[in-house]
Amino acid sequence: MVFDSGIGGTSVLEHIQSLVPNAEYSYVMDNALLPYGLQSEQTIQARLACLVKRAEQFPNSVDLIVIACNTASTHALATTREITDIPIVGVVPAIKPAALNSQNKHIALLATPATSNNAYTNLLIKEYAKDCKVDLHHSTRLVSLAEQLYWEEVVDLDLLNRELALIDIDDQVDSIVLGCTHFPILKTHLSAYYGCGVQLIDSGAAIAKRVRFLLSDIIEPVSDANKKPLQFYATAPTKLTCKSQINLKAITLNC
Ligand code: DGN
Repeated sequence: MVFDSGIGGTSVLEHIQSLVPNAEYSYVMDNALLPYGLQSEQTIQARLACLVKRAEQFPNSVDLIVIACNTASTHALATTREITDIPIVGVVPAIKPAALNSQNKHIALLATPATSNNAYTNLLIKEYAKDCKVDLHHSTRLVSLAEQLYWEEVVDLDLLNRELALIDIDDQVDSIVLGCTHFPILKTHLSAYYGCGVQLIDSGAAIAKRVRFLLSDIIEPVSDANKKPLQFYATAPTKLTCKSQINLKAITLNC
């Protein structure tokens, strides 16, 4: 099961599905409370507690939960692991690879307000980016623009460019951590804006490797004909336009 507040986690799911194609996947989005970046720590922890209880009741047992949301992982990974036996993989900002990659030893974190201003994120910076200057930036509008691009397959470029101009990345920064799983959905646009001198680094590929490792004993080979389609759940109705191939089911998290 892959979880996020919105469709951001699909950017991680894509990496996982390509590395572990034989698993059966469900994607759960808590869009009733989107954006998590503006929620309190208590609210996020309560929603995650409901999610794991719900996952434990799924008819086909859930072998692994990926919290494909940096905001939820940096606020609620420890408390969520305490209340379930289902193994949980969290997604947190890729500070370490970005610090290793940076030639200028100057990186930026672009995340939600809640991830950017968070004790766990600060620990990651202290631990893995000792020799780097790390600028913290946040944006909630980029989350909405990624949602728009995913569902409508177009994005308001004017709004996007105005938001990126406001974020104001320093000229010396050569690596930007995409510390929100929504942001890789905008990667083509972000790369065009920042140019080839800046690397955009997210956690998707590393998470997929971790999932493959954790599921290696469980997953059996499956023929294409027997592969189960992705089950896509949402906690609130959503305006479906172009994504009619997604069969969205309702799910409630009773907190
Ligand atoms: N996709 C989520 C993250 O990685 O932090 C957050 C999106 C949101 O709810 N603001």
